[in-house]
Amino acid sequence: MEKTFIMVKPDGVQRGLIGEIISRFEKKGFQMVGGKLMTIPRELAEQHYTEHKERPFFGELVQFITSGPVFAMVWAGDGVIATARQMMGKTKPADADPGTIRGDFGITVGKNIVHGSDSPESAEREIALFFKDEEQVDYKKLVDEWIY
Ligand code: DAT
Ligand code: MG
Repeated sequence: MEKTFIMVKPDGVQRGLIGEIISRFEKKGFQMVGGKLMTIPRELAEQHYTEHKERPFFGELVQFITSGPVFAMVWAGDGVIATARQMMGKTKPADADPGTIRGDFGITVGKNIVHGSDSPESAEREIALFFKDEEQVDYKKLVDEWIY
């Protein structure tokens, strides 16, 4: 089953949106296979966002993502990487459609509530950065027979 890395960012945690975000992925039919509340150490933040390290906003981005607890998750399901990105909406909440997480809850690009891997390669890389194998739970959901 395909897996992706989803994270409620510090703004989403502070605003009480962990449950709302989990609920959207649950209701869609995806399966949470890992989840934890954590404060990201600076080194991990820099590794996670390494693709942006030359961008002018990198320092601000690392500062923000380490500024308070995040809720990190692994979600599984057919097509979950691309579908979760659609459910999150565009990076800039101003461009994100209503009905998406960023479209419904965000205003500025710096505080856009949620992170989701953008490709199979980043999903694999980001899951490995945040979760040990034993932190991911392999279990069957009987309701999957009514989803797939
Ligand atoms: P996404 O989170 O949609 O994958 P990204 O990988 O391009 O977007 O950027 C990572 C994060 O960096 C993004 O969620 C918010 C921040 N960011 C992106 N572009 C920015 C900009 N122009 N100014 C400030 N922060 C920005
Ligand atoms: Mg990205």
